[in-house]
Amino acid sequence: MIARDLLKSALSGQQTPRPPIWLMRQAGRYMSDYRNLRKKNSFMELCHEPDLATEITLQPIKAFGMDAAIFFCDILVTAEALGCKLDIVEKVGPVISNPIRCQQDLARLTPLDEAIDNLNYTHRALTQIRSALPADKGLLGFVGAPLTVGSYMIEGGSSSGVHTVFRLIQEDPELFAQIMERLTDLTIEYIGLQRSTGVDGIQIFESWASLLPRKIYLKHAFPHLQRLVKSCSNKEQPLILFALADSELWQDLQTLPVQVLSIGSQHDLRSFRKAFPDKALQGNLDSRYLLGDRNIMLHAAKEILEDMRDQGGYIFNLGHGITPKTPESNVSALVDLVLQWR
Ligand code: 1CP
Repeated sequence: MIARDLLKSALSGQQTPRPPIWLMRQAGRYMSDYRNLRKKNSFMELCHEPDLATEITLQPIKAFGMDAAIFFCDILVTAEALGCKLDIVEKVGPVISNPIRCQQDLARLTPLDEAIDNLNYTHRALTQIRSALPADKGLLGFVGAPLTVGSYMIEGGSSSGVHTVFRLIQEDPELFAQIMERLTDLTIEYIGLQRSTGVDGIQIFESWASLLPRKIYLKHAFPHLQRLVKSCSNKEQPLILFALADSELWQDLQTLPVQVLSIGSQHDLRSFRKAFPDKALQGNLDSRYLLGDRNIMLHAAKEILEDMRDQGGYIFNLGHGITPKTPESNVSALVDLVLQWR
């Protein structure tokens, strides 16, 4: 079975001869090829220029041979398309210099039609990537969930405490809802745009689901994610939901009509399979294994592969993204293990 068919079968819940593999953040700073391009260009230039985005998307496929490529871009391009001034600063991360915190800020956001036009470069990049990628490899698109992207828009950058988001929800829930709605409307269109290029699936990143208490998340953030997923549910190009969430919150998240759950390494894949037999699963090797001894890492990966043997609808991945200090040789050994697994 060719790699792309392995991916498509596993995404739609079917048993495959071996699990397909791709890795979150497989393109990026741990690769010397990426760092070389990054020296000459800002991160946003890499995203905006389809030739560069294509080259970076293909780098890990050429080097390691994963079954699927993930579009090289960032979840925050929807915030940028809405008028947020986004920069990715070395050793700091994303910075938005004009955060959205009051009605006047909201009123300045770019209207939906114009915002979707601002994302046209992603259509060009994905089209180019699909034709440059070997025909037997899968291709995934991705978007950020409204809360995860919205928290950067409101905080103005990375924030482990999301104090401003928390305060805004308490003090002006209507404004918070309007920001979420604008993001949700754009993200629905953006998923359609990515799908029109022929991607095999779309991963939704809800990385910051756990930063709010469950009750607040369910009341103020979840309904927007629910609207997004309901408007975009499509069995031909399945949705994968990645979230860093505890078991209690997953009970709620799994009610969404997504085909695949991508779970963090604190969870047990087999328990999820028992609890949610209708969902395909993706994950969940702890990315810290890739920083250490290769044999220990391979042993941990084999345990997961054994656990999920004959479990159908399973895609091998990490619990979260590859970290920048990961040796390329460990990625190579991990991919080889899964490609040869029977
Ligand atoms: O300095 C650099 O060269 C930029 C580093 C970098 C890279 C390689 C950023 C800035 N984004 C990316 C690419 C990226 N981001 C991809 C590409 C596809 C892939 O290979 O997987 C994807 C899917 C993302 C998604 C993303 N961006 C998320 C969700 C996933 C997750 O890790 O939870 C989040 C939260 C972001 C925001 C962001 N952009 C960049 C960084 C370093 C971050 C995270 C910062 C933070 O912790 O707040």
